[in-house]
Amino acid sequence: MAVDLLLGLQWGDEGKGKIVDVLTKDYDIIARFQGGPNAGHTLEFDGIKHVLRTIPSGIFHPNAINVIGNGVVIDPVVLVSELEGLKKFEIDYKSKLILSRKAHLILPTHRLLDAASEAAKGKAKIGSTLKGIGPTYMDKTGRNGLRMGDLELDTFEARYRALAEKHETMIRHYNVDIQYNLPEMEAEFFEAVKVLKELTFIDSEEYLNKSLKENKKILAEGAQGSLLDIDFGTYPFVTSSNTTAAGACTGLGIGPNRIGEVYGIFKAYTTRVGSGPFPTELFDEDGERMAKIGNEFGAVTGRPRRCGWLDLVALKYAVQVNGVTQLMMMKADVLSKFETLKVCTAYEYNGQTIEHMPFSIEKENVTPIYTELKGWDKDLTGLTSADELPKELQDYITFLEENLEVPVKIVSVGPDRTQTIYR
Ligand code: 2SA
Ligand code: MG
Repeated sequence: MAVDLLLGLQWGDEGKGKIVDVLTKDYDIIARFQGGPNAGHTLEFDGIKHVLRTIPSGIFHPNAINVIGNGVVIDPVVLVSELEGLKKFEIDYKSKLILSRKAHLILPTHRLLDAASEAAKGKAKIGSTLKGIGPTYMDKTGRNGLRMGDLELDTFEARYRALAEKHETMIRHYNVDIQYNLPEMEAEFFEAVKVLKELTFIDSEEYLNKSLKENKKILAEGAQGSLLDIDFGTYPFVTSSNTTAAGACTGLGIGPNRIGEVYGIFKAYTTRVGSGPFPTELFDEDGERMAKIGNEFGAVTGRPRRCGWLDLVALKYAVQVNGVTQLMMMKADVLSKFETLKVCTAYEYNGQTIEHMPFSIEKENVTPIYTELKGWDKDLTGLTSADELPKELQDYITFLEENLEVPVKIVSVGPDRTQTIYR
């Protein structure tokens, strides 16, 4: 048996939560492998809308086991509030959710360091969600971090104290004006830790590899998107983990030969939240319409998302870096009633026409070159089968498939589980 991957191909918010929820019925285990509570995975079913942050999107299905892998960074406070939020659905999370001992902990001072670092950057700020992601991964690679497994040891409090004190010195060094009440944040942290200790901690790499031998089917759920990858994204405007396919191997302890399908998920247009370059960004009525109809606001921070046309140069790059085997196109319904649709098929880069992703896609280097396609008039939200899709949408999809050389297997026509068309 193999591990299938589901990855965002743009700057996040492609609709990963919805698709994992739709696919979960075919899998025994859903595993998160990177990122942390900066993610906001939105699921809609039976008239309910729910946002998950750290917990894998398989939690609502009756049988799936949900694993938070070693590559994830966990904030106990956020995770406990997510568990609270699940109570009204009567979900038995104690038996359905398991945590890797090797996952790193986000401390309250990591959140403060995030805030201080962003404040010190001024105009050059990353647009972080300020959940402590960057500082936690820095402590991980700097070999100072604390892990879930450390919570089981008697030495935890002393080690916590030493690291937090070091952070406090660093925060003072930033010399910026951020307001906080650390004793209150720490009390909340230790309360949350108590609740987490009632959950199951495991050596998740052992569990997952054993499950594969037992023919269990595993789906690895990515967070954020490929263009936010620490290596391949629009650095430094990226997150601090590998959001691309390789991140699933290191973030779960799975060999590359165990990877099966790589599902690449993208919006029919493009969005970005936070700072950083975005060549096809729109500042006109078309962009406003995408934002409004697509309800483009950050699921965690509520920030408005920037909107623009589909960028095939960037998408081709993401397909390549991830080894995508199947594509899923989300939010096709949002593009209904646009007379003309534009797709960026090349960049003018320092006076040359190029079709690959260059070192920098800052405005001063890159101008998008567009191909225009005809839009469709039909409302898609009630459609249930591929042959009902309007001809112009079929043409749009065929155009993408020809350029990307990978089939589009799913077209999403609305946020609900049921608004999913298979091709
Ligand atoms: P961070 O928080 O330090 O990892 O932020 C670094 C950059 O990564 C972006 N980022 C995201 N982009 C899209 N969606 C994300 N999750 C939330 C959502 C975001 C929200 O699902 O809507 O609610 O605002 C996410 N997480 C991180 C971030 O904007 C920075 O550009
Ligand atoms: Mg999101």
